[in-house]
Amino acid sequence: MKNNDSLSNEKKLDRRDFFRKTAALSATALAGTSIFAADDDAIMKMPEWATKWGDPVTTNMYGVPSAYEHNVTRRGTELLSSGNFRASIAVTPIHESKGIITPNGLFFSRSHGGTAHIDPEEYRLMIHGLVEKPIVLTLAELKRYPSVTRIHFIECPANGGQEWRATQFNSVQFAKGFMASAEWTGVYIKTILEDLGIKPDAQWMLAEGGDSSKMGRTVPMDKVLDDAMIVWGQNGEALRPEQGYPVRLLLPGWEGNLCVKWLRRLEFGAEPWYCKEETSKYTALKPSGKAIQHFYANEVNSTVTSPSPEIPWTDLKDGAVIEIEGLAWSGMGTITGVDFSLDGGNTYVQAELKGLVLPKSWTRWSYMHTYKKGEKLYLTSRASDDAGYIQPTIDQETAVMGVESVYHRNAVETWEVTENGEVNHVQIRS
Ligand SMILES: Nc1nc2c(c(=O)[nH]1)N[C@H]1C(S)=C(S)[C@@H](COP(=O)(O)O)O[C@H]1N2
Ligand SMILES: [Mo]
Repeated sequence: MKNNDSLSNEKKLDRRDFFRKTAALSATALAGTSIFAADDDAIMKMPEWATKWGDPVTTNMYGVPSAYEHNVTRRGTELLSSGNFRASIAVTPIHESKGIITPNGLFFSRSHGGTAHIDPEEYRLMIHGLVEKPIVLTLAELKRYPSVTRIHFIECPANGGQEWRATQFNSVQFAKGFMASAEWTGVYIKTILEDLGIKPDAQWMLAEGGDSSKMGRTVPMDKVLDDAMIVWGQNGEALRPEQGYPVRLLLPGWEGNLCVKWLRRLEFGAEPWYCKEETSKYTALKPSGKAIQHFYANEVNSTVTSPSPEIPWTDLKDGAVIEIEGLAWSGMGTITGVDFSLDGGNTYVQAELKGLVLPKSWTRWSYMHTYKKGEKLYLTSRASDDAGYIQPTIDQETAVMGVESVYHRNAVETWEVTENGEVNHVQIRS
């Protein structure tokens, strides 16, 4: 094997020349990064890892991320776990996410009774009530139905809900990470109902979890017959235990809490069993004290993910061309556009939507910015969807909703970029 020492001085100079030329050519594109690569020991030296055998690829038969990525994890907080450590919550590092898929190990997780570990051999799903052919299915039988694969986010309706009055978290992970996105594989419930036969007076579906919380939620029939799914696949593998292994309910775009995990039972009925309890829990209050009608879909929303308090611009050089990135999503449809502002929402330009733009799915957006050292900015994004909605300002939203709700806050978010390039979560009030 050759190493640096075997290169003649002449060759080394050639190489430096080559790097200098390449650097000069791409100086504009690379502005702000080190352009004199040849003077950089890290590229000119033979690193330790290139001089000896690596680990056999059979070392981790189930792979794990690079040890250098150890900081990219979900994070929990006592503040958000209702007093019992098992009733826990782990938020997704959305500032580290690439594209529109969350790796399974980073998927947002919220469980009222802890993670249940269900033996797939013992697993059964009961479907009964107002159906012609009530049935109890094993996992293998369930998987015999024709399957579909869809990309959707799951968002807790409390995402951002700690921040009606003021910001609470100087962090995009905690402020906006009560959600994650995956490619789900499962079966449409309408497909199963074609087989079992639904009785005409069925208006609601009760979904019950098999974990200790026995979480029960009722779903109106319209949604069931539209795109409600029972899923067992998450990003190309079985659901993770935290996501409800082996089977969960997925209601694309609707409140995450309705997506019952460790699904045990679906009962069809004429009455919305749990509606009372659910309504008192999840209805938004107006300032007058009157509740506004219960609603299920997560409204159009967006956030800047980079920069963010976790990814500041403190090391950015003057004149650097930097990509500002974020996510937009709507539980009511497809993202049609993202407006982006450098001045906290006084003036907006259009951001670019990147990659796949799918209904009820995360949509990645981006804006290229030339950084001026010392500039002070207020970065705000505002998304629209094809259902005709656009994100409100925090003032507009609190004017309608008051500040007592914990749920469905979708007002625009703002990151302040200070003169040193630090990034803070702020709210712009008029
Ligand atoms: N059986 C059961 N299903 C459940 C829960 C639960 O505690 N038990 N938590 C709900 C809540 S509040 C949310 S926001 C979503 C979160 O799904 P995730 O943990 O896969 O992100 O699951 C919902 N489904
Ligand atoms: Mo939730």
